[in-house]
Amino acid sequence: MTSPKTPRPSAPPSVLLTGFEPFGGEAINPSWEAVRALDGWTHAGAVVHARQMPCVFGAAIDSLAAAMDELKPRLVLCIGQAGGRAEVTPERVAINVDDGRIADNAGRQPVDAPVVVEGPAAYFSTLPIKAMVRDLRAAGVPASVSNTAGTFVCNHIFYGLMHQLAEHAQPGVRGGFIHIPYLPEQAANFPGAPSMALATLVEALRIAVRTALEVERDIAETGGQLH
Ligand code: PCA
Repeated sequence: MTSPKTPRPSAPPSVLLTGFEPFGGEAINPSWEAVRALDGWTHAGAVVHARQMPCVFGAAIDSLAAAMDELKPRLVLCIGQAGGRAEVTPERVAINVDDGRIADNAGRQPVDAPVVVEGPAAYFSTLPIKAMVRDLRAAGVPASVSNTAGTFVCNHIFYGLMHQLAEHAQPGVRGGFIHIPYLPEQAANFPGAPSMALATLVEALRIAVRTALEVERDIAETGGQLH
């Protein structure tokens, strides 16, 4: 008797990590600098693929959808710059609003437009955000849960990601968004602004990927804010 054959995937499971191109007059974006350092890194048999996203409403979601289509990732982590934040901040929630305080890299500045017409008001991250914060802090990386990803292109791609996962992905595919601080060379132009070294950011993303692959159910630990 022959044993039933289990289908063999042709490629190892993949993790999609995205970072953004520079925007708002910056020459670099820490999200892309950190993400691209992890292209090809493998953990627990999963291979990380790094992709750069345009900082453009609409085009960002299209690029993400194309990368997801190509790679069929089991985990998607989108990363973006949050200038002024001092910590690595896994985002809790994406809202169905585009409201640009500045124009995107194509000169577009939507005001109070939905990301997805008729889409739900919001989606929660399906990453274990509390466990990520715990593991980041344990490794000596300042981190906190964030309860808003803003209303610019980062929230936009985060909402687009969660909508895509809710509507089209295989069950069990997880995704979410993490904002990261300026690099020191950017903060040097804004006296007083906090920053984080590239090596720390890269290590933080390694931890985030590991925790997301390994922790199935998030821990119950406060990540709330009074306001
Ligand atoms: N940060 C911006 C968009 C691209 C990025 O890296 C944001 O927080 O919306």
